[in-house]
Amino acid sequence: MKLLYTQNSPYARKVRVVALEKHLDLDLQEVVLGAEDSPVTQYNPLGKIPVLILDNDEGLYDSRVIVEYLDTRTPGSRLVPNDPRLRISVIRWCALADGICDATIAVMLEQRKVSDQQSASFIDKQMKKVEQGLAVLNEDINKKKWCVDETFSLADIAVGCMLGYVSLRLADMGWQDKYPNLSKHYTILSKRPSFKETAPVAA
Ligand SMILES: N[C@@H](CCC(=O)N[C@@H](CS)C(=O)NCC(=O)O)C(=O)O
Repeated sequence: MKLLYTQNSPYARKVRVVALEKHLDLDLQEVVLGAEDSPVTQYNPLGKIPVLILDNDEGLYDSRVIVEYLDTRTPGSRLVPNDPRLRISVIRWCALADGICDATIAVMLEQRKVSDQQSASFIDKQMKKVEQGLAVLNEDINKKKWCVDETFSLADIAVGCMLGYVSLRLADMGWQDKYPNLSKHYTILSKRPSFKETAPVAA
């Protein structure tokens, strides 16, 4: 299995962390998004990474589909529980974490425009999603060791990858002071080898 990815994509990081946690070998191919010779659109018509290319040359996307696929590849403990109630809880945490990543990317892309083409109200709207999302997650995690059912799951992975990305792209917002429960959780997650090996790199 080959993964098309970029180093700092939080969605691709989620896939890489899942593979490491499950001891699954992935052949990693770093791509440049939008490059003429990028293989991404050949496998994903949306032109987005991550894409997992299976041994039969079929492409799987997006990260939510890929992590579920990888989770079913090994016997034993699951990162997305089979129990329907727990499963919904885990994928809801993931939806919120991914949504915060979406809003963070929207802010970054807007801020990369020349200044007279940037919309302050658009940036405010996206930042509100980031702040509201972090506030809810901070409240939900409160004194729990892990996000759902006192068990390490995909919810923890998605939240950790999102916090790594927010730290990278919105370094000035000081989320660690505003959301101390999340900050504590992030410190614990960051010590895992799977997180250390996939840490984003400041560009
Ligand atoms: N929901 C998708 C989001 C993927 C995504 O937005 N990836 C970004 C990189 S972080 C991308 O490929 N952007 C290029 C584009 O939108 O054309 C997933 O979870 O895989």
